Amino acid sequence: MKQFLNFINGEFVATGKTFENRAPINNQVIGQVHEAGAAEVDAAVAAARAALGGEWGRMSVVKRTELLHAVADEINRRFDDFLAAELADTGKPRSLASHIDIPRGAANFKIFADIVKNVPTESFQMTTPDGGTAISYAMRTPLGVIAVVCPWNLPLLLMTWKVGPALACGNTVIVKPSEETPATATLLGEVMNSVGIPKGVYQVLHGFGPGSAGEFLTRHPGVDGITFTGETRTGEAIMAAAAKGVRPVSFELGGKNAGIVFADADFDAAVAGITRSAFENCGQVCLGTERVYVQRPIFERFVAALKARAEALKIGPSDEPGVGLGPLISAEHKAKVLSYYAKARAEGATVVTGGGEPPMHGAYAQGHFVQPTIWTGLPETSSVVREEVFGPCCHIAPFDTEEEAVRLANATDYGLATTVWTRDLGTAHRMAAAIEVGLCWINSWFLRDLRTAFGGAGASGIGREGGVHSLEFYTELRNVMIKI
Ligand code: NAD
Ligand code: 6OD
Repeated sequence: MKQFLNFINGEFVATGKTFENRAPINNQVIGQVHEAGAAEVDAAVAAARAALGGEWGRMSVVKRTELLHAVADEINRRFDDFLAAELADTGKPRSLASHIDIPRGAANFKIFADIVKNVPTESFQMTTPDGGTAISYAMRTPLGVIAVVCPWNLPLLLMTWKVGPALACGNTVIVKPSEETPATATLLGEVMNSVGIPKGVYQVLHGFGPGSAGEFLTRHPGVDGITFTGETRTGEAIMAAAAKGVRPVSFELGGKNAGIVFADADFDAAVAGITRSAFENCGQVCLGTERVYVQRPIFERFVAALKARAEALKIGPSDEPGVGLGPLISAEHKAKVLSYYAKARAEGATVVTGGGEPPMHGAYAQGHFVQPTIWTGLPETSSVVREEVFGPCCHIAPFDTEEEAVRLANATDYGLATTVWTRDLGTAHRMAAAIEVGLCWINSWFLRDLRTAFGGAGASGIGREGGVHSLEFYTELRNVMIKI
C-alpha cells in the first residue's frame, strides 16, 4: 500500500491521520494519504519563510533558472514514474496523459525560467523641476510565500502551471494538491531534492479544504499570496480567507463554455473539435464545451455526426489499447454527473446518445465510468444548460444568426473559454470580440502557447497567468527613481 506523505522542509513527513486514495478505474484503495493539520501548515510556512531569507532568496536568476531547467529534465527522465502516478490517480487514457499532462508538467518549468531571464522592466528618463535629470526604473521582487491550491482534473499540469512561474520569480511555494490526486505533487518533492532545490522552496501539504490543510493554509498569516484552480464557490471561500491581511489572489475557476459551429465551417474538423472539447478527459476540463450551438442548415447533420463520434469512443481503463474515455474522478463526482443526466431527462431533453452508465465488466464495474452524453431540445433555462456539470456531456441547440449565437454564448455568469468554427475570417474576428471570455479558440480548442495570457472573465476567475502575465501576480513591481 502506497503512503502519500507531506513534503516539508525537504523531508517526507507522516502524520497520525490518514485517508484513502482510491483508483477511479475500479474504486480500489491504492494508498493512504497523510493529512496535514495546523502544526504541519505552521512548519511548512516557517520553512518557506526561512528559504526566502536563505540560499534561495540570495540565488542569482541564472542559477535559479538553471535549477528549474534541471527540474524539467528530471521530470522527463522520470517520465514513466510521473505517468504511472497520474494514471493511477485519475484513470485517464495513457495516450492523453503521455501527450498532455506529463510533457506540460516539464514544459511549465522551462517556459517560465526562460521568461524571467529575458523579460525587461521599464525605465524612463525625465527632466526634473530644477532643470536636472532623473532616471527611474522598475525592479521585480518575489511576492513571498505562495499557497498553490489545486484541483484533480489535470493534477501535474495545473500544479506546475503555478509552481513554475512562482519559483522562477524567486518565491517559495506550498502546494495543496486535491485530496483525490496526491501522487504527482508528492513525487515532485523527490525531483526537487534530487536536483538540489533548497529545502523549504517547494513543499506539499495533503488534505481537504474546509477544516483541513486547504483552509489552514489559505488562512495562514504567513502566506503572502494564494493561487487557486478549482470551483467558483471554493474560490469565494478562499477569497474570504485572503481578505484577512489583504493578500492577493489569482483564480482559475469554473466554466460553462459555449462551442459555436457556423454552417460554413470545415464540417469534419468541427465535429472532431467538438468531440474533443466535449469529451476529452471524460469532460473534466474547465475549458470544455457543455453548450454547443450549431447553425441551423447543418444542425441535424452535425448532431448525427457527433453522436457517431461519441458512440465510437471506447470506454475503459488507462492501459487498454484504443481507449478514448476513462472514468470520472470519484464515486461522488459520478453521482453528481448522473444526477445531471437524470435532471436533463426530467426537464424534457431528447437523449441523442448516452445518458447513463456503460456496461463494465469485472473490477471495472466498480469504476466511475459514465456514458458520453448528448442532449437536444432543452430550453436555455434548464439546469444542464446553465450549470457546470464537469462530465462528458453537451447540449446542442440550433441558431440562425451571428447575433443570436453571441447572445446565447454570453448568457452565463461564467466567462472562461469558447471555441468557434467558421471559414469566414470576418465572422471569426467579430465573434472573438463579442463573446465575453478570457480564451477564444477559432477552428481549434485547447491549443496552447504558454507565452499567452490564460484565465477567465466573470465567475471564471481573477487575473491572468501565462507568459509575462504570470509575473504580474508572482512579483511585486517596485519603481526606483534616481535624481541625478
Ligand atoms: P474544488 O474547488 O472542489 O477543489 C480544488 C481544491 O481546493 C482542492 O485541493 C480542495 O481540497 C481545495 N479546497 C476546497 N475547499 C477549500 C477551502 N474552503 N479552502 C481552501 N481550499 C479548499 O475543485 P475540483 O472539484 O478539485 O476541480 C474541478 C473544478 O475546477 C471545476 O469547477 C473546474 O471548472 C475547475 N477548474 C478550473 C480551471 C481553470 O483554469 N479555470 C482548471 C481546472 C479546473
Ligand atoms: O493549459 C493550461 O495552462 C491550463 N491552465 C489548462 C486548464 C485546463 C482546465 O481544466
